[in-house]
Amino acid sequence: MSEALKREAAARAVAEISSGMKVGLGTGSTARHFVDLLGERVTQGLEIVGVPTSEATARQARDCGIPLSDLDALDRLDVTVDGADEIDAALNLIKGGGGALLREKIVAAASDAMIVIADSSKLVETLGRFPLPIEVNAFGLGATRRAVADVLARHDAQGALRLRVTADGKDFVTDGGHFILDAFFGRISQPEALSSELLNIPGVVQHGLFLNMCRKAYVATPNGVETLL
Ligand code: ABF
Repeated sequence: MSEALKREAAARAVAEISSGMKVGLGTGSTARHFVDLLGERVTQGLEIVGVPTSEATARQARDCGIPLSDLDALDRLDVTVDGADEIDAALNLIKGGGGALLREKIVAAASDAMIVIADSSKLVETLGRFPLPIEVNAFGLGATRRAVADVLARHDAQGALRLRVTADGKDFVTDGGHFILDAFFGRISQPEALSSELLNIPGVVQHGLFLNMCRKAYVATPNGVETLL
């Protein structure tokens, strides 16, 4: 999907931001348009404070002149605007393709509202076509991986469980110093149960299922931006 369409979706989210708001700043190529457009409004006088969901977004926000804070200084945010890898009809999400899922979920959970911006390629009937990112602690990785594989087997995961690597073949390390296992399901029929079982594994830090968190999505289609509620 074109960057122009992603930017249109981002612009709809920017239009909801007003002076005095505390805003979670998402990660990914669509969120990048949001931060860029928000920065333009800040230079025109919009007075907001942002909390970034990744070091990459923090760098971009600083370059755009957006004042930044964190969740130590601000216990609640008004809204978080972020991208997604999959969106179902109930606005449940898979996120984490960019490796920022832990901070994204922490920031979204500290927000009174979450708005997702995406292109229509992210819309799915059932979550799971996109591999589910699972953030895991480096300590005891072998044991964690076996425990995750057991959970996946109970949920009929169709495919592999892969440790995410960078383009040059090194283990991918998140901003939080963890690894990511990507789980290839095909479809996730019981996301709530899967979420609980994964989070019961001591070495699992968090996963990319964002359930009952998003209340609105701006989705760019070739015919314009759709609002999903
Ligand atoms: C981020 O946005 C990630 O959670 C997700 O993987 C990514 C989607 O990126 P893009 O907008 O580039 O498709 O929030």
